[in-house]
Amino acid sequence: MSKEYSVAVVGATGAVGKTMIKVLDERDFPIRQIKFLASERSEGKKLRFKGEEVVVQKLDHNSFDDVDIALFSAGASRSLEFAPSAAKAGAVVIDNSSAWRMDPEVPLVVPEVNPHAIAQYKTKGIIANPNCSTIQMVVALKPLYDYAKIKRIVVATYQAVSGTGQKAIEELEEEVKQWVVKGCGNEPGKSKGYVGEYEYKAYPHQIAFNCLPHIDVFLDNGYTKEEMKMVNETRKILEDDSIMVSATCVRVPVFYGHSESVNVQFEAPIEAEKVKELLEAAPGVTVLDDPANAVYPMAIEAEGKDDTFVGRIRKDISQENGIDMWIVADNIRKGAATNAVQIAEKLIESYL
Ligand code: NAP
Ligand code: 3JM
Repeated sequence: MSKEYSVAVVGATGAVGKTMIKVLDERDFPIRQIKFLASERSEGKKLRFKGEEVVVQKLDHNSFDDVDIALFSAGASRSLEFAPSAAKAGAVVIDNSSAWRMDPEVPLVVPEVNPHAIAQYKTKGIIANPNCSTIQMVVALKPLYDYAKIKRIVVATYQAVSGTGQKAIEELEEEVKQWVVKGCGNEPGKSKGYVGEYEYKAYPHQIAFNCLPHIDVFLDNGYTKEEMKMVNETRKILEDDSIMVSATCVRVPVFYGHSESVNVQFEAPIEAEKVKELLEAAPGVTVLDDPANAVYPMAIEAEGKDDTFVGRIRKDISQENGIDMWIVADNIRKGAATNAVQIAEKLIESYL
């Protein structure tokens, strides 16, 4: 019989954790025992896995005895605090937060792009899952990088509220209900902090019918931390610190699916047709590019899927060796849960 593993899902009650549980089931990950961990708020709650009810336990430093693989998605501070205990107990941690991504002793992995990096997990017992916006961009850019090398990327993101977690999904729903059903949109400048009777909490402004150029905290260089994640993680995953990246990350009133407008300057010439050909053959990519028939990737169609969708592929008329494209993926699936489970699959295939 093939080997089966003891798996813990940390943050099992959250937007990412719940999807991890679904993806483990869908992909038939070989599981001997599963453990769901969350905060004390969720202790005793029951979640289903393969038709069985599993009781959620409170995360603590002793949660990882007899765990082979621990999938973390409970926020960066929990990862910083508990991943070392999990690794010490013998589990391999696959961490979804930003806590360990830039640690030079921790591999940062997208299975279609740099699966070889997983080997480095042995140093700390931790593998980092990149930021959602970075994952979908590098899945699409890797085959192009290999063909023509990339000098510079300018990206603007249109990110779904599910990236902020369960409470932000509810916030957008609530604001839309207040605005549309109760007919109580606020006049600008009035009732700051509220949409109708709903006091918003997940974002500093109303997100319904709005765009916020603000994801994660602002840094001294004028970029946000989310934007700098895209810069640093792209270089680490593509193993090329010479790539220049400038990102603007924007939260939009979409539930699931991040979209990105990506402008790339290549080192060598590359035609739009060649880009299409390379992406059509690339693992994890679906090209949707027939503008004459209004075919291009859209968040609502990427929702629930694991591929990264690319369209609007065209030559940049403003520079040599430039290409523009539009990249979309489900941020909770390929951007988080699916990528983490794919890492776990590679891990057991070659190392455990
Ligand atoms: P969420 O819906 O707010 O869920 C948070 C989860 O963390 C819940 O299960 C929550 O448990 C748990 N948690 C919170 N405080 C805890 C504590 N003190 N001890 C144990 N568990 C605790 O958020 P989410 O969207 O699932 O995201 C979770 C994390 O995943 C994020 O903070 C981020 O680090 C990472 N993430 C990564 C990506 C990516 O791009 N790869 C994308 C999204 C999120 P309770 O239900 O008990 O509160
Ligand atoms: C996506 O606890 C935190 O600060 C987590 C914030 C967070 C992150 C992060 O920085 O880990 C929310 C949503 C991410 C991420 O993927 O980087």
